Amino acid sequence: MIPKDHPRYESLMLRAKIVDAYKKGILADSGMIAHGRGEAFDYLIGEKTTETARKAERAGAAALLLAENPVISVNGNTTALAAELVVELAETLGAKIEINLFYRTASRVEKVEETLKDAGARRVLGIEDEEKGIIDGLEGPRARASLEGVYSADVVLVPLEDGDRAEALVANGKTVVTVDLNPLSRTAKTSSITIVDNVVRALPNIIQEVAEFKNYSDDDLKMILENFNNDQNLEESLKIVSRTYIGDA
Ligand code: PTJ
Repeated sequence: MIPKDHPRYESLMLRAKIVDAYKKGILADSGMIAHGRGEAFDYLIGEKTTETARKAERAGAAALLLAENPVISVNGNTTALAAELVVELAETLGAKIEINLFYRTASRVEKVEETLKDAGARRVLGIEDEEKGIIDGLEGPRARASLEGVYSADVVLVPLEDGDRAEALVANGKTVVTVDLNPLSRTAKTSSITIVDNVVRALPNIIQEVAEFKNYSDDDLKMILENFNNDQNLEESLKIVSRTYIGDA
């Protein structure tokens, strides 16, 4: 039991969720290492949403609203930390939810699906007995994507993705919106819109932006996208990380 007045309460609660999900077989063992890396970068950006991340979240929300077939791709870590938020965003957007695991096993797919359904998801794609298409440039089970989901999606939100998958999705003509605390990761560098923020803060922000932008015209949304430059935004995030690191934040 973590006392509420502990100075690292929020961070420790997230750790507890990660450990619990591992024990339940939702999280890959490497998922704990990935979380630790994320924690380190979160520490360096001050464990809060930066103005820079907020700009990327607005651009991500605009891209998702402009999409014809938006899909939220979900892995073990995102399910462990934010299953309810994924469902809420999918409902707000009218987007599909698809399971895509790096360390894919039938048992984990089943548990992730169950967790998402418990969180309110009406339908979850990417499950075992479903017709799949192949994403060019990827090998093995990771290349297989739901025909009505990621395979045919124009915009995919991929929180905490691994580098080659983000790269392959972009190469297959998709707009990839990612959430990754590490601005130096391959995912961060290859995605169309990179949100350098913790998934537990980014998703509520995107939900809020989507609700705010719902009545915007397509032209207004396109303008938000045109005014966003991912390379520049990543540079700004990197500066924030370095400033914090040398104690000049
Ligand atoms: O559930 P699976 O089988 O699909 O596996 C998922 C992991 C995350 C284990 C797998 O995709 C993996 O190994 O990913 P990487 O290459 O370690 O990348 C994960 C990235 O997510 C790293 O750059 C971390 O900094 C970042 N990250 C970790 N926790 C968070 C995060 N970004 C945002 N929010 C977090 N809470």
